[in-house]
Amino acid sequence: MISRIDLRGSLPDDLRSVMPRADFDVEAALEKVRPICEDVRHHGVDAVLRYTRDFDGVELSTTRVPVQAIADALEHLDPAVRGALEEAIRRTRIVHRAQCRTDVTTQVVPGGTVTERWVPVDRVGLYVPGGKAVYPSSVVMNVVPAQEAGVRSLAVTSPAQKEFGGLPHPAILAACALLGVDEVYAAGGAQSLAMFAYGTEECPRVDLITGPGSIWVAAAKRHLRGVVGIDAEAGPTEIAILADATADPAYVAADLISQAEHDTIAASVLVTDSPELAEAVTAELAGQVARTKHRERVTEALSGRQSAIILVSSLDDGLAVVDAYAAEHLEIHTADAAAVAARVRNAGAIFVGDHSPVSLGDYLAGSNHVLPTGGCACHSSGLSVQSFLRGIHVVDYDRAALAEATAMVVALAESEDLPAHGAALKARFDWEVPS
Ligand code: HSO
Ligand code: ZN
Repeated sequence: MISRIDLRGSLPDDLRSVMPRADFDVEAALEKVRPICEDVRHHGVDAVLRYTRDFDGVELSTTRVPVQAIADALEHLDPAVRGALEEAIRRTRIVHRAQCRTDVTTQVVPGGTVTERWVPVDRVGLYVPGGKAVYPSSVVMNVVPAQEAGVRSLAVTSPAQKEFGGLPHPAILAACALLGVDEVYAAGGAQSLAMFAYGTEECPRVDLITGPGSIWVAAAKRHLRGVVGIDAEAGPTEIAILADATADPAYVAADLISQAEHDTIAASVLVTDSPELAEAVTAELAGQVARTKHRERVTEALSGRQSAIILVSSLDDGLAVVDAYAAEHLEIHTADAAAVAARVRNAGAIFVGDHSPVSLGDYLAGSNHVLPTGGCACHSSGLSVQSFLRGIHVVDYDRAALAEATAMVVALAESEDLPAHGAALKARFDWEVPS
């Protein structure tokens, strides 16, 4: 069911072009999304409520979720889920607290310093999908780094659900309650992102939007970028596994299936130098897929063009392939997995050895599960405290230090034909260039 790509022998020069990847055409979705965003920009909450009626089939009179509904959702949360979410929050907090930055002052010259001051974004809007993907764990992964960064104002929006009386899914509300988030909106899709970006009568505009979502959400993010800060355009989930003959095929198959469970266009890719492992994993997949709950979705994901078993001649070639693929999640199942993992350059997150599956990272490792997809791991990182901070350079030179720099600034400014730049310094020294 899963296709094979045979890269034994020499690797092609443009490895990226032979990597399996889903069609995820954000540009095509933009056309539909643009008028929705413009409508919300001009008509505010009325437009958001109209789209909620048309797309979600729910007639609401306000987008704001009552604080009592958030508390009620926590009351009704299964105690085992509550305990696990609390532990997930605790572990995620530990890791993210350690990411906090301290201001650094550098003495550049005597009397001249530059301080990098880290300042949290004032107000953040978090999008949480509804529908078939209801992930309270994603609420944790977005809210915890924002809180640890010191973001003062944080709003969550999630689609209105008909079956829950027009409120967002109760599991999402319960996660908000556990995290102390009480500003929640019942709105989804492009209209809710436009609500965040432009603001409405009910929801003040935000400075930065984060959170996963469908292709419509990705398109709205692309359209609104610049009006508002955007974390990333999340694409479908991916797992790549680099494995050698020492790998356990049952673990490898289970982990490939775990991420295929997200979506019919989720990607599961095995890269191995062992044809025997490839065979064993194929056999395991057949057995395990037949027993898994979402077998139709998983089968479609595994047999799609975005999933494959890639055969290579050596572990070194395998590393070249996983770097070219730049997976959202990369597992290493080889002898001396930690040493192999240390050689990887491109991945959203790396999971080392038999006992660090992606599913652990999805919920409870302490790491963040909002990670770059679609090959973006070659230039971007996952969500972290840093995503919610701005580094502001504070320049502080005294008169002597400025005097010492003036001739050089004047020379550079003249060379760029910007003499007024030099004049700004000369004005401080009676229009003389200090020598
Ligand atoms: N694997 C997903 C996150 C997730 N998994 C949420 C389960 N729930 C993207 O990293
Ligand atoms: Zn997952």
